[in-house]
Amino acid sequence: MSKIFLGLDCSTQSLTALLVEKSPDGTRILHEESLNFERDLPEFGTRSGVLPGTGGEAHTPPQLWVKALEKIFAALHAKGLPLRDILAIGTSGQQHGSVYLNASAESALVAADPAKPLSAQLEGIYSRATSPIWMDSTTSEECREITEALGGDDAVCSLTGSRAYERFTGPQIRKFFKQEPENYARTRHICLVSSFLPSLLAGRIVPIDAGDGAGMNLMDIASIKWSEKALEATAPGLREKLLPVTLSGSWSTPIADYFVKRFGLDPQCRVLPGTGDNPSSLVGLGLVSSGRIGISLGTSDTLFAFMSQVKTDPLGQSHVFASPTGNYMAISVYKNGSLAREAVRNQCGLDWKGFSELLEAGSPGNAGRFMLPYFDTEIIPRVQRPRVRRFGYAVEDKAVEVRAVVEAQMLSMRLHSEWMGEKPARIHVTGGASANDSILQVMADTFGVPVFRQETANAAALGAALRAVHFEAEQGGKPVSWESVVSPFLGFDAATAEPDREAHLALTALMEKYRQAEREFLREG
Ligand code: XUL
Repeated sequence: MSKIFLGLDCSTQSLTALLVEKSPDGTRILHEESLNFERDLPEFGTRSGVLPGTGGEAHTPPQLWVKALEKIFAALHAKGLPLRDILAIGTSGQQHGSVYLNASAESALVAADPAKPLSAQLEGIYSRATSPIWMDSTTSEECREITEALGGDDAVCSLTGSRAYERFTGPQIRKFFKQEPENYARTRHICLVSSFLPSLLAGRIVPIDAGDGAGMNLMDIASIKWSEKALEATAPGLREKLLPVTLSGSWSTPIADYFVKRFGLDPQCRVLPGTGDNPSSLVGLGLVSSGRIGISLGTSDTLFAFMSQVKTDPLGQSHVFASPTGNYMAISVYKNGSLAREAVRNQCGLDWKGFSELLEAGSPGNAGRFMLPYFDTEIIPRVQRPRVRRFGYAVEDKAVEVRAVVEAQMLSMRLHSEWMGEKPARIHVTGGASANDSILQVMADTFGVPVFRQETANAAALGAALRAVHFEAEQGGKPVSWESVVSPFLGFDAATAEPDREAHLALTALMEKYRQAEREFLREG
């Protein structure tokens, strides 16, 4: 008998549904369905899922997510997929975004009539018409106020896992309270995007999962509970507007009658609290035990690290979230990713093939020559005035330049992961530039560990479905290893790149020069 699980990921631009089938023959992806907010829901007037805004404002109408959810279920239903066999649903959402509901919300959810569209019945449930999302950067003042009330950047970071950031939910809530006190007062529940979706599915407001709870500057990262101090520093009466934080896998509720009657789901189907897309991707990328890190080589390069114990970044540049496995994760974003690689490729007049050839022709460690690659402002380390510095060579030397940019990126990631105190044993790599074997070789040589390319279409949606698989497997009463749940999807036996010992030694020596140069550069300001 096969069992079906559903993972949903609500990103900024799209909603993805991924069905996983578990049968005696193994576990596999049965179907993947995606809906693009701008293309498929044009009536909301968003660009890539975000309303046009000024001055750093980035909002999305929450009704868009309601319509998207209905539409994706209608599409799955119309295709005759086995919705009745879904045993559990895991969800994942873009982190930090918040949805503000008034006192009528819960009764409207409970009373939803399956004969009518859900969105039409939920129009009146909001106390704020639009939801600030993670791209919003309008809350610098609130970040300062919260930081001051909590005793400074270091105090906020060690309490909540991150310094106060503009996109984090606490500062966004504070801004709403200050600018619209009456609407704040009539807010009965504040959900995250990641908890709003499962609330729709469950027909009741569901608790906030610790993974995304950690993206609010409101949760005590060590105890995984709301921090009274942080709540107080943010807005009055906030405690009553938030449901308790839950640990992934410790809570579930049956699917709402609406989805049973309208789309034929089984009333026994369980809905799990939703988590953030990053914690969800951690599972989707198979990062479920010590020593595993994931690197996504995209517009920005992002490093995901599994951490067995809670630890926060002393410089407050990386974020620490709770992981679905009951452990922790760190995420570090490097803005000069593909952006910097492309700048070098263009400036050298190369295509990607030519870029790779020059990279392979050079020697690891670049004979001591290196670059500080801030083509744009940088998050890690914090660089506000973009500039590139070259050591021991001139920009005209294309071969050195190409190797220098890739080595700088890898050295910086290694250097700025040291605080985690967990030595990586392997790296799972994904994202556009992961198709480039020569870049992966530099990665393996820099970290001194094997690199495995992972061809996952949507790690966050897969992670959501796998959380549901793990949850259901544990209902038997015995603990089930995460490794057994993720392993069918790792899809690789051999590493894509193995580290070379000599190359690793050369790059380790270069890292010390890099560290020193970076320190001096940052001192200049
Ligand atoms: C993480 C963050 C983004 C969003 C995008 O802190 O802001 O990764 O989760 O979906």
